[in-house]
Parts: sequence; structure tokens; C-alpha cells
Amino acid sequence: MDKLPEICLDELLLPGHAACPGCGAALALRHVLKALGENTIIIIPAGCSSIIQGVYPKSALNIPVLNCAFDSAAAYGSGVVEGLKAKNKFKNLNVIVWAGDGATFDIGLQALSGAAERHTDMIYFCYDNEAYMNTGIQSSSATPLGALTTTTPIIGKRERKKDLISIILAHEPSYLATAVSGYPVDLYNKVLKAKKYTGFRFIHILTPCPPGWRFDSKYTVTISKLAVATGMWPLFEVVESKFSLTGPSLKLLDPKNRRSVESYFALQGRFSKLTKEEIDSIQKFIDKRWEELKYSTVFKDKRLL
Ligand SMILES: Cc1ncc(C[n+]2csc(CCOP(=O)(O)OP(=O)(O)O)c2C)c(N)n1
Ligand code: SF4
Ligand SMILES: [Mg+2]
Repeated sequence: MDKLPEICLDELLLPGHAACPGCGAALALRHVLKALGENTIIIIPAGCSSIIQGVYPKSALNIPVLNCAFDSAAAYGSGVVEGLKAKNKFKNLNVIVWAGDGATFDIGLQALSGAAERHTDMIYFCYDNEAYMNTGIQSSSATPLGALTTTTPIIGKRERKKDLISIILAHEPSYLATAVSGYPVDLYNKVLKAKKYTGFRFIHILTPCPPGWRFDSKYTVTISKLAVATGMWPLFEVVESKFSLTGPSLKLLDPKNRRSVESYFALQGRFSKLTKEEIDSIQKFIDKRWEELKYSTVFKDKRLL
């Protein structure tokens, strides 16, 4: 891992914003903006981030913000990029989308696919708190198997989390990475790297949410790190279709180095209804996925056409 002092000291997410204490999304946004710098336009669809950012004329973000309809953040991004290019004002600018999992996995997927297919010159960030948090913790297609939400309140969600990464990779982005709130240097470095590329770039960040995941706000970083240490959230990059693990995930190909998935579930009330059989089956699923990751050096090889 790179050393902490390399992180920019300027703050573009200002203090006094409206996130809950311990919000993983706010922590990630802070570091993403540090890496991007002030020449950035951010597009935010409806969700917790539109609350965190604040209500006009006040704003916790020290950069231009465009709020947009829930389903169309990537389409707004495409419009902003093309408009600026037409006016010859795109130079040295970052146009980014900062969207939740509901806005990305579900309702905004069509706009996202269009922008990715056109290789639109932007970085799309999905901050993934694994449910529709802003409207009261409803399940999304990013919610993992067994998690309790207000729409899966008895035994938890019955379906697995949607494999969004494979969907995005099918569009051949110029850069793709996963990250997590609790490893800010890894996230920061990935944003710096994404900035160096043109075309469509995608960064998927797991952002723990204390009220939605039912844990004490002091555990945001611990839970982020456990998501990585158990292998449930591999940290990796795909650059020009080449896959590589990053940071603490590098050592996890050896199963002896992975923590049990149970240690990740134990700290979160949302998993309190998981049975022993379900935990065993999730552990098997994760172990199998890591066996497959061993061979995922170049995703392009998997293409049929
Ligand atoms: C078309 C439409 N449907 C529903 C809503 C209500 N709505 C606003 S925010 C939100 C949840 C957003 O979830 P997510 O994208 O995961 O972001 P989070 O709140 O979790 O940060 C919903 C359902 C809306 N604004 N527009
Ligand atoms: S509900 Fe969750 S995602 Fe939303 S502001 Fe609070 S901690 Fe952050
Ligand atoms: Mg969400």
C-alpha cells in the first residue's frame, strides 16, 4: 500500500454536511474529490448523496453540482461532456457521475449502458451501500443474499447480488476498479489512475451504511476491511481488459489468508437471520469465486465474438 501523506490536503467535501455519523459514502466521496481536484463537475442522482451535498443555495461540495433524475445520471453525464466538447471547454476537466446502487444497478442501468457503449469521456462512480437507503432501506439488486431490509424484513433477501461488474466489462471500459471506504489510499490511487485515461471509466465502491446495515457507526472502517479480508469484496483493477488484484486482496488467492465470511456477517444486524446452512453456502460460493479469480488475468479471453 502507498503511504498516507500522499493524499491531497484540500477538502472539496466541506465539514457540516448532512450524512449520518460513520457514513461510508461520505468518507469515500471525500477521498474521491481529493484525487480529482477542483476542476470537476459532479452529477448526482436522487439518493443519500443528494442530501449529503445539501439544499441549494447551500452546498457541502466545493465544485459545480448537477442534480438529476434518478434514472438518468449517465445520460446527464453524456450531455455535459458533449456540450462542453462542442463549446471547446472540456480541456483539463473531469466530468463524473456519483450514483448509488439503486441508481446504478436498477433504475439507471439503461442510461449507464448507453454511456459506456459510447465510451463517453467520464468517470462513473457507483457508491454501493447495498440498498435504497435514502427512502428507508428498501432492497435493490445490489443487496446481498440474506440481508434484512424493509422490503425483505422476515428472512432477508432471497436473491444474490447482481454481477454488475460483468455487465460493465462487457462494454469494455478503458478503466474499471473496485474499492471500499475503509481503504482510502487504495481508492485515491485508483481515481488518480482513472484520471489518466480517456473514455468510459467505472469505479465501484462498497460504502458501509450504519443505519441500513445495522451496526454501530464506529465500525465503518472495520466492516469495510472485513469485506475485503473475507474475500467478499475483492479489490481489483481492469486496465485495457487486463485484470489485476490490488492492495490487501493480493494475498487472498491463498484461502489460508482469507477470514471466514461469518466474521463479516457477525458485526451487522442485517444478516442476523442468516442460517448456518446459508452461511456455509455463501462461504462455498466465495471460495469458488476466488478459484475462478485465479484465472481472470485477461477478461477479453472470455469473449465469444
Ligand atoms: C423515478 C424515481 N423513483 C423513485 C424515486 C425515490 N427515490 C429517491 S432516492 C431513492 C433511493 C436511492 O437509492 P440509491 O441509488 O441506492 O442511493 P442511496 O439512497 O442508497 O444513497 C429513491 C427510491 C425517485 N426520486 N425517482
Ligand atoms: S443512510 Fe447510510 S448512506 Fe445514507 S447518509 Fe446515512 S449512513 Fe450514509
Ligand atoms: Mg444505495
